[in-house]
Amino acid sequence: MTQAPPEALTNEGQSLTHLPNWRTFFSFSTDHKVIGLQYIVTSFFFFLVAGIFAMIMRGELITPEPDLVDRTVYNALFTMHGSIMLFGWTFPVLAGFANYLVPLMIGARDTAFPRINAIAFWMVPVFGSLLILSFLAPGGPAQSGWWSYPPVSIQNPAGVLLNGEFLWLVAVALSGISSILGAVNIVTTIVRMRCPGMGWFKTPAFVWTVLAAQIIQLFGLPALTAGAVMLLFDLTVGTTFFDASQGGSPVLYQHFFWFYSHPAVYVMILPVFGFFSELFPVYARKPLFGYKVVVVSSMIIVALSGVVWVHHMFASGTPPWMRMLFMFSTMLISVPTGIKVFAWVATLWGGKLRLDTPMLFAMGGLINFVFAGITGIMLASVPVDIHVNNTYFVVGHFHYVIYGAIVFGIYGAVYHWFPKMTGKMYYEGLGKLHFWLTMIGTTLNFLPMHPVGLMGMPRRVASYDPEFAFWNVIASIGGFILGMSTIPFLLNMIASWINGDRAPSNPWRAIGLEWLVPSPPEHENFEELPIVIAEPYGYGKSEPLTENLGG
Ligand code: HEM
Ligand SMILES: [Cu+2]
Repeated sequence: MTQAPPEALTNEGQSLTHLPNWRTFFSFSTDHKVIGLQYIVTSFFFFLVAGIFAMIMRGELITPEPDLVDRTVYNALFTMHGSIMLFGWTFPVLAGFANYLVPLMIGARDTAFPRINAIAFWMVPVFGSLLILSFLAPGGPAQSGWWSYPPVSIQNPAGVLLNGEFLWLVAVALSGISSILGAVNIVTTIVRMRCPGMGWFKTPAFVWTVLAAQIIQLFGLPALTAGAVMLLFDLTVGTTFFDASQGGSPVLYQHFFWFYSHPAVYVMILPVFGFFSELFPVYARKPLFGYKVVVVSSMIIVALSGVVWVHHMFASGTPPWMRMLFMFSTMLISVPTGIKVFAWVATLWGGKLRLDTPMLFAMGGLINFVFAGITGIMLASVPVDIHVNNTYFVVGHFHYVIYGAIVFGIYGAVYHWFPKMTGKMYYEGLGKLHFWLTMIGTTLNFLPMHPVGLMGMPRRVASYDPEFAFWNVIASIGGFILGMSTIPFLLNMIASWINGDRAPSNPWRAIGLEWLVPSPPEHENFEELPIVIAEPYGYGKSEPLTENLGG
C-alpha cells in the first residue's frame, strides 16, 4: 500500500501522526520546539506562584493595618513576588518564544547549539524551585527586594550560612548563567543560520528584537553576576566591598546592579515590540509601516540602554551634573520608541481590523504601553523623580509596563501561535472573556497606584495611613480580578490543547515562514530549506514570500 489511510489526513492533507506525545515535554530534548514549549509551560507555573504572592499582598493592603500577614512576611512576599516574576516568568517565557519561533521564522532546522540550549532550559526549574524552597530556609526567604541592596541584604539576622539571601543569590547567579548560555545560542543562530535569501532587511521584526534583547544579555549580565558574587562574598566570607561601616560602598553595588538591570527591562520589552510588529500587520491586513526603521530602532534602543542606568540612582546622592546627563540620555530613548509606536499606529490606520483575541491583547498592550511611556518620561525628569521616588507612583509605572504591555503582549503571542504550537484551535469566547477581565483588572489594579503615589504613599509597606485606603481598595479589587482572569485562560489552553479543532497550517492567513509548515511543525521544521525572495510583510501585495515553498 502506498496511499496514506484517509483517516490520517485532515483539511490540509497533514498527517496526525506527528502530534508530540506529552512525555516528550518531561524529557531532555534538543528540539528547539520542545525546548520552547518547555520554557513557556514552566514559566507559566512560576507566573501563577508569583501571582498568588501578589494576591496575598493585595489582600494585606485592602486595609491600612498589617492584619493578614506581618511585616516580615510581607517583605518576603514582595521580594519573592518580584524575583519569581522576573527570573522565573518574564525572562524564561520570552526565551521560550525566541526558541520556538526564531528557527522557524528564519528557515532553519534547529538552533546553533541544541544541547547548550537544553542545558540552559533545565536550569530554570532548578533555580525556580530554589527560590520557592527558600521559604523553608532558617529565617525565611530573602527579604531585601529583588534589588537586594546592601546594607539590608548583607545583614544575615538568622546567623546561618544557608539563609534565604544566600539561596536567592545562588538562584540569581544560575539564572544569569542560563541566560548567557541561551543568548550565545540565539545570537549565533540568528547571525549564522538564516535561510538563503534572508538578508537582514528580509528578516522578521520579531527576530530583530530577539537579537537586540540577547545582545543586551551578553554585555549586561557579566556586570550583574559580578555584583551578585561580590555580595555573596560580603554575606558569607566577610569581604567588605559594599559594607559602608568597613569602608566599602553600597552605591557601588547599585552601579553593578542597574548597569544590567535597567537594560534588562529592554530584554523584556523588545520581544514584546516584536510581537506587536508581527501581530498588527496580520490582523490589520497591511504591511508593517516603516519596517526598516522599526527594526533599526531596536538596535538604537540597545545602544542607548547602556547609558541610562543612573536614573535609578537620582536619589542616591548622585551629583547634579551626572543627573543631568542621565536624565537627557534616558529621555532620548523615547525617540526610537516613539518611532515604533507611530509605525504601529500607522499600520493599524485605515486597516481592516480583525478583533480576534491575539489582536485584542496586542491593541490593549499598545494602549497600556503608551500610558506607561508617559509616566516613564515623568520619572526620567529629575525633579519629578526626587518627589515620587519610592512611592506607589513608581510601582504603578512599572506594572503598567510589565503587566499592561509585557504580559498583554505575551498573551497575544500565546493565542496567535497556539494553533502553530499545538496543532489545535483555542476557544475564541474564552479568549475574549480572558482579555476583558485582564483589561479591567489591569486598569483597576495599577491606575490607582498613580494618584495614591502622588499623594505620598510609600512602596514596600504592609500598613499605611488611612487617607490612602480608598485607592488601595480599588487596587485590590483589580488585583483579584486579574487573579481570576487566569482561570478562563488556563481552561482555554488545557481544554483546547486536548479537545480543540485541528488547526490548519495557516489559520490567520499570515505571511511568514512559520506558517508554511504544518501545525505543529515536523521534527526538523523544513523538508527543503526555503529560499526567501520578499520582505516578510507583503500583505495586500500578493507577491510570494519564497521561491520554492508555497505562500
Ligand atoms: C496581579 C498582578 C500583580 C499584582 C497584584 C502585583 C502587585 C505587586 C505589589 C503589591 C508589589 C509591592 C510593591 C511595593 O511596595 O514596592 C509588587 C512589586 C513588584 N512586582 Fe508585582 N504585581 C503583579 C504582577 C506583576 C508581574 C506580572 C510582574 C513581572 C513580570 C511583577 C513584578 C514586580 C516587581 C519586580 C516588584 C518589585 C519587588 C521589589 O520591590 O523587590 N508584578 N507587585
Ligand atoms: Cu531604568
